Amino acid sequence: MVKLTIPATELVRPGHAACPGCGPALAMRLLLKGLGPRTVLSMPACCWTVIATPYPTTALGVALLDNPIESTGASISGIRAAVDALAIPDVTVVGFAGDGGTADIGLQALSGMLERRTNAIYVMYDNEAYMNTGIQRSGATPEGAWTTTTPVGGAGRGKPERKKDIMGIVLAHRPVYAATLNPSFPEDFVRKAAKAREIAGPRFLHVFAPCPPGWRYSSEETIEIGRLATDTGVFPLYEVADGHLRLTRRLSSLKPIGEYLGRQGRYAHLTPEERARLQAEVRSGWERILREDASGSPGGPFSSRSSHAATKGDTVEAA
Ligand SMILES: Cc1ncc(C[n+]2csc(CCOP(=O)(O)OP(=O)(O)O)c2C)c(N)n1
Repeated sequence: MVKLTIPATELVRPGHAACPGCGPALAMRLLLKGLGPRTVLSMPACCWTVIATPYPTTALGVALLDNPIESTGASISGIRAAVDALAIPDVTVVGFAGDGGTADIGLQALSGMLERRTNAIYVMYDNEAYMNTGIQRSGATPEGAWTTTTPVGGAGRGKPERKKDIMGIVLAHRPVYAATLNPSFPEDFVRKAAKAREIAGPRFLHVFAPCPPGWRYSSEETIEIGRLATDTGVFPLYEVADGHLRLTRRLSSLKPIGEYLGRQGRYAHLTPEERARLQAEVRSGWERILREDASGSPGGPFSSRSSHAATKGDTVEAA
């Protein structure tokens, strides 16, 4: 394991408009450390457009195009074509959108960009609801979570449906590189962003992005909640390059999901039976990823044949 030095240069400037403890703000900060200054961002309506652009200022030290919410995938295909037509060297084209703008409203544009093999990186930051407009449920909201459109009380038990499997959808398009990232593991995060930058072709990064007001927890707990998400198996850290899945945080055992759920008001209503059901789902998802990582069997949604055998212990691989 090689220790990664995280670049000191800040491309997210101080004084931006994010809430205290904002997971997406930290995610952008780490992402740009990995991608560097020659990045062109395309962003649809989401929390980050509010964070970045209170007129007449900008919090970003890179170029930014604001596009309609359904269009991020199409927009980065267009930017890539323009950059190539003008022969501008060394430009990383990046779409950066929320889960609503990706897994729901922008899904067909994302699919088109992946299918056309656009040479760009699509980043979905996942705060698990439409946060900017008032905590409405999205396809990426987890089962059981309270939102303003999946209330608790009477017959309401939070969101009745499961979280949409965006990585499964993306991997069915066979991108050259796809990975899950969590700002609570900054070295792993920056390494994956920097690695994605070096690869040509369609790439996808799924970024875990805790939201204190939307998830109902205190703003200083963001890092800890992010660590618990990965260490309970709710958000495993892995990467898939050319169809080969590799876990980048290997765990000898998972923490109980209650340690994660119990920290957030959006899950406060869950009964022991409801928690047990969520625990079972997380465990089977984790086991599936372990099989993909270790078995090398082809044919799953990852079509993987990993050369990487699982090792014991809890480690983040930084290279
Ligand atoms: C076509 C369209 N429908 C609805 C909206 C209103 N809208 C603006 S931001 C937003 C929420 C986006 O949610 P998400 O992509 O999850 O990002 P977040 O706000 O959580 O950062 C919505 C619904 C819009 N701008 N355009």
